[in-house]
Amino acid sequence: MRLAHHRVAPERRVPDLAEDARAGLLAPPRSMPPKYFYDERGSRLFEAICDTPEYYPTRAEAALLTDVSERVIADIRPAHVVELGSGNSHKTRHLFAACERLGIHPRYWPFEVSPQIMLDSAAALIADYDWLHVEAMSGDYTAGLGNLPLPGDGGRRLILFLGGTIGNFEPAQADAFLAEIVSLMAPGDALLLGLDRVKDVATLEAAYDDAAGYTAAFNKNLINVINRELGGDMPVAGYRHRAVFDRTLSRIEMRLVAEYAHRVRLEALGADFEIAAGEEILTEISRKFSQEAITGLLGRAGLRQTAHYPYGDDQYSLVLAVRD
Ligand code: AVJ
Repeated sequence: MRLAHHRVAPERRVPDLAEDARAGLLAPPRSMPPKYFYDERGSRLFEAICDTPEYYPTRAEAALLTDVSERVIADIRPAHVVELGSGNSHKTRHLFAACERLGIHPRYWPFEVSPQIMLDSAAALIADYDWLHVEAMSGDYTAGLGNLPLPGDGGRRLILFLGGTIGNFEPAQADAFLAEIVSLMAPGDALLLGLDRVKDVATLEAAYDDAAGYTAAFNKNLINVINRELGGDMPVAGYRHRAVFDRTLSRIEMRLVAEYAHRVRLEALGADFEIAAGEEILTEISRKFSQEAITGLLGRAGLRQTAHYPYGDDQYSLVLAVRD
């Protein structure tokens, strides 16, 4: 078997949906963490978002990986490729194609909260690459990286954190998460990080409010998750999707806006709340990085940038950094 599945135990307790809902929904300012978007339906909706004309990050990153994968693999010569939040591993295929051309055969360690998509994708990957071994790891990376079953064989690690997902973290959380990544790295190991860049508001807001409505459906799917998991009665039709770019914080904010005043019952919490017409629930932040912000992020993590691959007119960036 060239495909193994490891369930990664949380390193520390993280709040569960009930606790996050109690802390975030019952009173304003209301917010929920974005990780609850990704149930089966939400994961499929995210894939649909990636195919919309407005959502440029996925295409930008895929184009960059097409161009630079061979350079990255030849440069790092990894024994292990570890991917945090691997999703369907679509973009990662460019790296494996480069590995194949170069005759460099790393093991692949995808880490993903949604195991089904990961395992389906891994099965397709091993069918395409006869040298590839996949050690699929399912779990929640916000609960820590210390329990990943990575081998201590001294083989060089290339860690991937793609898609601009670092932007989902508040600045202090992003620093803490990068520090955890660095603790997986020995000298010579590398991180390939995808970051979305600051740009005009219209492009940014359109990317989070596509005309076909997939992002709206993705955002509103959170209501289905809450209703299903917490015995809730939030009216899906009682909310609309809103995406705004906050220039000061340099981030897109996705919100669910109540269309009319209503009361919500959350049976599993034994609690109710009232929400007024026009009141908002913050469901996701997606930070957009300037050059200075990227430099600061890597510097604070103690990483040295060895290559910066910008897409187009600095629309999106892949950054390769090493631990010295
Ligand atoms: C997967 C977190 C990178 O922030 O752009 C896409 C998620 N949300 N459209 C992002 C998302 C709405 C995406 N990340």
